[in-house]
Amino acid sequence: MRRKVYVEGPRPDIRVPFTEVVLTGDNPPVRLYDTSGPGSDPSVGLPEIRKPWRTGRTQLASARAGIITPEMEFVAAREGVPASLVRDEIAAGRAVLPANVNHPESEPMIIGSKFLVKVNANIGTSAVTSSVAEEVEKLTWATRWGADTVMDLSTGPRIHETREAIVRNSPVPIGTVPIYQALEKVNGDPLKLTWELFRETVIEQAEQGVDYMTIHAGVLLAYVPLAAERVTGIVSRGGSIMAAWCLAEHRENFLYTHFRELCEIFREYDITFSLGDGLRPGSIADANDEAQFAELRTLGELTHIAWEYDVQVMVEGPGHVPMHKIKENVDLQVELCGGAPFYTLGPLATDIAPAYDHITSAIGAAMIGWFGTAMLCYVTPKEHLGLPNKEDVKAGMIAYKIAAHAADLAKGHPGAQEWDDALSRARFDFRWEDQFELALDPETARSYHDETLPAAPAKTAHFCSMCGPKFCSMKISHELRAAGMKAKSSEFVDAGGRVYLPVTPSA
Ligand code: IRN
Ligand code: FE2
Repeated sequence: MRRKVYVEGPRPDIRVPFTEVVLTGDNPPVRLYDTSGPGSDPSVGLPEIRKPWRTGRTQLASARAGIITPEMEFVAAREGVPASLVRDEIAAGRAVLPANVNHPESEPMIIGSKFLVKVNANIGTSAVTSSVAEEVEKLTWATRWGADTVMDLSTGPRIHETREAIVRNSPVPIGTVPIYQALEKVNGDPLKLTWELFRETVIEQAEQGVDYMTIHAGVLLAYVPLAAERVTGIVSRGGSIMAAWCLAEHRENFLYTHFRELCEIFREYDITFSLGDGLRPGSIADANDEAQFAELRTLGELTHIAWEYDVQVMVEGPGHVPMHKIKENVDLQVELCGGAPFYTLGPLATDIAPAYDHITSAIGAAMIGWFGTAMLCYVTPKEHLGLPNKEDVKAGMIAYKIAAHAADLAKGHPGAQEWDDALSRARFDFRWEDQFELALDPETARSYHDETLPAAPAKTAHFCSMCGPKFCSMKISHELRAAGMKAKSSEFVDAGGRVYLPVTPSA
């Protein structure tokens, strides 16, 4: 059985949610990180838990002043680490706690390489399909499957309204790419974009409570020609908009030239920068090329400028990168961006599997997470093909929770392995119900089992239909234990020491 529990922090208004998996017999319960929020009525929105904690300072300014905010206490309890570690990592710029003062409904979370690897899910309407209600449902669905943040990438009509509904109902930080809405305001013509219009759009979204924003300020005029010879050119939406503007105007990117003004706005709301990788590679052939790394150097420069303003920063990364070129990305980002959290889109480790890019990219995501990437932007099976539906969102989330957790294990994050050990014990003991409840996706695990052995007694049987009763390795292991390993080993040697016994008809 699963239930939601709240653990009280050092003050009664800090209540940290967990999913508690109650196991059978005298096996101790397992507590899992819970992103799903308290559940909301979309017409009312979520309670404003952070409202009393509001101060005039950003989380970064507080951390630098040595202050541990209630938000920092909250994430410390959530991650099972000391609050001083949270404060120190934020102060050093190695972690961010995205929390717009106008999004008091959010449950604080932290993104940084010393903490659990996080997963972002993208949702959003497009001109072609989807409605406001559907987007709120997708948000709830994504957080149910473990999305640590959600980005609203809506385009088309009703952007403002959709975002309002999403923010008011979101227990996780919300990110956006404001250039998308700015482009809507000029009817899709990038040449009509101006800094003033962009600034107004950022403030509109800041007022609504957007916690972090992707800003493609590293797409400099001089870098655009570097992408010309690529196999797939510029694949970032925001990147292509800014590249078009720079080329047509033959002027420097206004996001770059007005970056300090943006910092001042972001500081006022404590919005976190997500410095966009507008020149990320969109194919294996283009990985780690000069266009990509030239932009990364500029993102490093901008990271240090944002820090001057006490504004939190993370840096976006690729994209499509073969496995042997992944580590170089992390090492360079850490060096150029002073350890600011890296937030990558996959990367896809190969280009050959449209319809399965949640898998091609989860491979790269697991590796890049292991090397130190703090947040992974999920990719769904519909990547490169269409707008994801609910099932695609779930498939993407599951693939990325696996990647993130595999990285947590490899990094030796304290407590990460407890979940694996609990599941393994349940599996070895044939506690089928416990195994299902501990699974990342209990429903699917249960239904796969029941496909061949639906009857109730099968839930206590000491085998499943994969090997059947005679060949179950775990059953044999139990018998070995019972017989005493020593006695069995001599029996094994006496029998000729063969692992596979000849198949003889049995009576
Ligand atoms: C993450 C890392 N690199 C890109 N992303 C995400 O990709 C970004 O945060 C946004 O959600 C999405 C689309 O970004 P572009 O295509 O506008 O760069
Ligand atoms: Fe792609």
